[in-house]
Amino acid sequence: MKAKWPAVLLGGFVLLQPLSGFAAPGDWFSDDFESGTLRSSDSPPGRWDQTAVVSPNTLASRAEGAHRGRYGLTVSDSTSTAGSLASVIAVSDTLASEFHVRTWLRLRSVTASGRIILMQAHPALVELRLLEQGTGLIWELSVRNGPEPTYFSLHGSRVEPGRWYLVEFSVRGLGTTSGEARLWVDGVAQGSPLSGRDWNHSEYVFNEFQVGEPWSDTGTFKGFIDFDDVRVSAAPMASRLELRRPAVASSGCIAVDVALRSSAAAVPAPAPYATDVDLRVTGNTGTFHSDEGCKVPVKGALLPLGASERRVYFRPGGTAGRAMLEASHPDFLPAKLDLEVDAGVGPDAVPDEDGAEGPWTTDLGCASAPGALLALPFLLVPWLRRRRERRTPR
Ligand SMILES: [Ca+2]
Repeated sequence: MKAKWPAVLLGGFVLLQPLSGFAAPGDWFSDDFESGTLRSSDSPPGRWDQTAVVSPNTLASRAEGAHRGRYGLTVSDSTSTAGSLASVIAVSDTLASEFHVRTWLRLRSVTASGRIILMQAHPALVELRLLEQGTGLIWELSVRNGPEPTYFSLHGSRVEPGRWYLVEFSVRGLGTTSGEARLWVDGVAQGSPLSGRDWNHSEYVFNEFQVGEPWSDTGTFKGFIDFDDVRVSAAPMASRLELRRPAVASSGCIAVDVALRSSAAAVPAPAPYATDVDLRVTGNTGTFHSDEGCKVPVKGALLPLGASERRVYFRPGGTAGRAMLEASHPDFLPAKLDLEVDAGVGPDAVPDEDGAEGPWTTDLGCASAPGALLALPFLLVPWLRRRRERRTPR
């Protein structure tokens, strides 16, 4: 018998594009380096206004520097000279309240260690640096305070050459006495926020962004630095994927929301471009579909530009037990969702015949009650078991 459970929305709603408070993604600047060029005067035009290179150091859009796509930015530092080394510079509208920066970043073929600056936000002078500690390097985010040229820093985890990191920092409270800067690496907050900064001075604004190796006090670092998917925005940007079970019951197909989230706030963030998220299942079998009837199979979820969420449907194909759903995309941190797949929750599941209402009829409020929504699978499976047991003659 065909299941006839209605797709009930759990006394609330799921926001598909809650973009209030978010500017357009990467609205101040973005470069995926896929043009193969850097400067706006190049052909085809790149995204950067200027380059600053001190020979024999080099700066180029190269295949070796790609984290996603064909090209990334590669800086090569082959000198032991202090000062300016090699960087790209973007200039745009002044942001006087807050700004957010993210990039994929990798150190490669490092032959000599040393303290360097990787990014500078001008004229406020917020700097992402590498700091020598022991025999290695750690992340450092530095800001100034008041009119004095003194830096205050937070320190993060160790930086290992040869692997990519998603590095993000946010700066809020420009022009106030409650300035705050925060740093994340691979979505994990680093150190304590640099808060309570006195930025109530005219230089604490942002209109110029410099990436590469804009400066080194010691000059001792030698090696390559790769950057890809550099974006700067007036609002928090997407950094991680998320898989969630929405408050919907349907006929044998499990609704799953594929969402983009920012590190700065636990709320959805918009896709900076049409984002094709790959989906797979491990620990069990099953298929993904675009429709709640599980008729149209899909390999992934496509989030259009500006969208923060997309619903797909998972049809369990294996035995009862656990299934791990996984979402991945090269520009964002991956997500997993551990599902309890009950044999009764399948396309041939028996519909309710005695009028008893399922657990989803409980008013759990809006989707802003995450605890209630997370509890849904745990309510649903035991309830289905009880219903089957009641129907099964003993
Ligand atoms: Ca790229």
